[in-house]
Amino acid sequence: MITIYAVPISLYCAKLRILLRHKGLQWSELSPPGGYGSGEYKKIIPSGNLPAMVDGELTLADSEVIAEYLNEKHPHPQMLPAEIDQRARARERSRFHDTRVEPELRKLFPFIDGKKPDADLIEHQSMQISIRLKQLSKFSLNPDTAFNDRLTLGDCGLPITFVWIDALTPLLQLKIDWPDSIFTYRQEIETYPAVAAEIESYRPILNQWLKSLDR
Ligand SMILES: N[C@@H](CCC(=O)N[C@@H](CS)C(=O)NCC(=O)O)C(=O)O
Repeated sequence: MITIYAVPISLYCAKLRILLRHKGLQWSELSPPGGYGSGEYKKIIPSGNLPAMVDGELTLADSEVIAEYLNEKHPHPQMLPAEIDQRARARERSRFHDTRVEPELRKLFPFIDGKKPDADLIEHQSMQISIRLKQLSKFSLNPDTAFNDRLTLGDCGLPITFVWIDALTPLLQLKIDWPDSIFTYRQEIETYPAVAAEIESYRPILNQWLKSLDR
């Protein structure tokens, strides 16, 4: 069986669980011994980050690398389109999430646990996230190239980042502009059972965690 090193609150672990659920794979989850980044965990996963996967002799870190591996090893249901340009689009969407959208959200993490954020910083980060959503709506969600009735590798990270934006909006008084096409895209991907199930399990964990922080 596949083993995943994960912690419940990790956004990228939730991203990976969407793929595992969609493919109907069995997996077991372990907490990284000593916590992620610990010396003990680095003996297993040298980079010390999450998620990581052990499948037989193979140990891998990085949600994207694990997703590509599992999609090749378990090709049904296939999560990359057959056409080369659409395949590239799905990968583009996934990388855009990991390298452009989520990192703007992550810049707010130091302010979640009570360090009072500067109003200018909140305004600035609200703008940066809104810009990324607008860019995503323009180049990655063209109806000809995205979502052709199939959940792809490019659609696993965004739903969880959207849940985070929802949760942080009232907490930090964010002002996010959601383009209509992103709103529609979000509704569409949330109809997939794997996405809906992960959100149903993840959202209460996130809300509970945010409540538990001493603010
Ligand atoms: N690009 C990475 C990002 C993963 C990531 O940021 N993981 C966080 C936990 S959600 C982490 O391990 N942070 C500690 C570190 O990177 O050392 C992926 O897709 O797996």
